[in-house]
Amino acid sequence: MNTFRKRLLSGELLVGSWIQTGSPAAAEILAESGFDWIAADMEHSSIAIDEFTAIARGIYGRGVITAARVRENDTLAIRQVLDMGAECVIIPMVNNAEEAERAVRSAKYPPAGVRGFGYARMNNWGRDFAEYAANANEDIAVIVMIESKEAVDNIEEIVSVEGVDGVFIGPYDMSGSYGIPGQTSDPIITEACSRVAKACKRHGKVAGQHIVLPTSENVSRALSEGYSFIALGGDIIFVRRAAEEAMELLKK
Ligand code: 3PY
Ligand code: MG
Repeated sequence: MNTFRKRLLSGELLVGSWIQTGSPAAAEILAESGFDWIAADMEHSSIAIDEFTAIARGIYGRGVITAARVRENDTLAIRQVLDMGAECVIIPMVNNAEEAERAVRSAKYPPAGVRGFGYARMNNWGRDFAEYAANANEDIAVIVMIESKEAVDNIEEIVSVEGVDGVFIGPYDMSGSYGIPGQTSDPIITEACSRVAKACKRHGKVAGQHIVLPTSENVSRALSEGYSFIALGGDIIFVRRAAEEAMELLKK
């Protein structure tokens, strides 16, 4: 079967978006908007596992992959999203090879890792236990976030870790760690991002990034630099932009 992970590793351009509101309605709307994947953000939001599960149910059946950005590089946080709906896990703040190895181990069943076995939503509450257990390590995409100067400095060793399928740049944390929070198009940051993209290319790993405020310039730059796992905006951005546009109409 051509799973999301296989498509990702083949270099296919996979464009997603982001949910921070926790709204299953937002999940349904985004899942009908042409994205390949949608991530629930459990780091910068109040989304807990119940809301994540409701979001996964909203996405399910619409030909779109559910991803989760877990709250931190934590074994149980990763296990729960994989059990309840994620086929792609995005782990924030991975700064070195050891942290990348920990992320991979949390996402993989033994002997490759330490993910616990249990009946859960993703194995159809036990009905498909054997089939799911046999395929999960191959089918689940593990993406580590590169969002600090330390991670950029360690990028070669991070992308060398077996089981890391790709990286995902968080431009806001990245700019913060270089002392220029929010200045995501500063040459220091674009330079650091290029370093990350080149390291991915050298090591056959997928390069990704969150384009938090998409513009034609930053989207075409990301495509021309070879990023193939891209998140555009997110529910809060889309609501805010549309609200501002509506008020602009009124003013005009
Ligand atoms: C960042 O920009 O730091 C992010 O984590 C975006 O998702
Ligand atoms: Mg971040």
